[in-house]
Amino acid sequence: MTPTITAFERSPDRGKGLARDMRVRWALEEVGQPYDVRLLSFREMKEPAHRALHPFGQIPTYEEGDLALFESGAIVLHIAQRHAGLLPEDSNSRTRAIAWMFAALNTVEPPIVERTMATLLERDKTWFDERQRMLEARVRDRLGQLSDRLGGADWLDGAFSAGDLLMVTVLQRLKGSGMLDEYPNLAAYVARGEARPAFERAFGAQLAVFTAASTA
Ligand code: GTB
Repeated sequence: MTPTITAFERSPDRGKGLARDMRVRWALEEVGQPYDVRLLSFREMKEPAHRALHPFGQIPTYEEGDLALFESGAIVLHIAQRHAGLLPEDSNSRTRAIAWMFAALNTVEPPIVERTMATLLERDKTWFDERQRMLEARVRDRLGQLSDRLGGADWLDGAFSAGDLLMVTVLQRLKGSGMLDEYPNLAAYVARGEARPAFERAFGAQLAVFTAASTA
């Protein structure tokens, strides 16, 4: 059964691949699972039909037969559990890879998103600079710790896993901030993820949606 995911009809990132359907597309490409995409406007995301699938009226969602899922992490975990290629066979290694998935979403992504949101929404506040310095220090704390752990390895714990897939997509949100480049092994780690053929296919697919919407 071909799963259907949802994505922005017109992504606010203008095809940079930063919206969270990208991680689902990438996971599906890594395991060789074809998929369909239902594109949604911001208005459609808030309508009852979509809210029945996603309580918060967001993308991505994932439908496969009688299974409907929301939350990109849960969707990537489902894909990784259903197909070979994104989680190790050995039980302890598999559990550690899942721990890295949680680390990406629960420990590394929050300070990065908080900084991004402050940049977008609080720039006109008198306290913006002071708060931004604090938020950037929090991001750097996490990047330093992650950089120490990764060291000279290609991936976080042995072979490429769903933990790396999520971590790379989380770190990508720092592009343009200059902060990632302060940690050359993390910048190289992100580049390594982006060089994977499955990433390139997923990126191309989401870019094609944005390009088509812009030329329509
Ligand atoms: N925890 C959820 C998950 O992981 O699935 C979060 C889902 C989520 O934040 N979805 C966003 C959404 O639907 C799109 S990805 N937003 C619309 C809304 O809430 O009304 C977040 C996102 C949006 C835009 C950019 N960008 O332009 O760079 C990057 C990331």
